[in-house]
Amino acid sequence: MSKLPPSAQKVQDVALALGLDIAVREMAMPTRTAEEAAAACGVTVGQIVKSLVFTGATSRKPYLLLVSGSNRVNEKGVAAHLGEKLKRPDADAVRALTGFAIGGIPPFGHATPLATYMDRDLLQYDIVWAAAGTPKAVFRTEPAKLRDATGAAVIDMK
Ligand code: 5CA
Repeated sequence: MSKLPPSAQKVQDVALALGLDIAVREMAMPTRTAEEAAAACGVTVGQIVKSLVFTGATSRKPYLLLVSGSNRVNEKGVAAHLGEKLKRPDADAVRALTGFAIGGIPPFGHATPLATYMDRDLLQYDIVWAAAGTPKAVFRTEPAKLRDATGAAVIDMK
């Protein structure tokens, strides 16, 4: 197997430390968006895990939402669950919080701990695919394993 770029290797290393048995792979095609990732991985868009960073409007606390690629986050509904409105940090802030650039944000292994929530819809799939640190790196796993490794609370996102 060829050597992974450092950002993808970091995701691989953290996964093993978390007890998540995955193999990060670099695709030949870009996987920057859920649609691109679905095409590259040969799965439906719903099986792609979007790792979206928000901040609490009141607490400024960062939140990570793991969202099915086919869902748009119902920000009002999620805000009601969290007890505060949500804001979208800009790309620089996302990079500072996670240590990764948008398009390759993984579901774990971030520069700062992020309170993590998972879209209930992801649990309907046998296998989901998530970003692994670069705009071409991905891994596949069972959604329940991803939930357990990230400690995510499962909520409705749409
Ligand atoms: N690698 C793919 C599939 S796993 C991926 O990372 N998809 S993603 O959906 O998690 O990341 C792209 C998301 O980043 C977009 O859905 C969008 O919500 C967000 N995004 C794109 N540009 C910006 C920006 N300038 N500031 C904040 N968020 C952005």
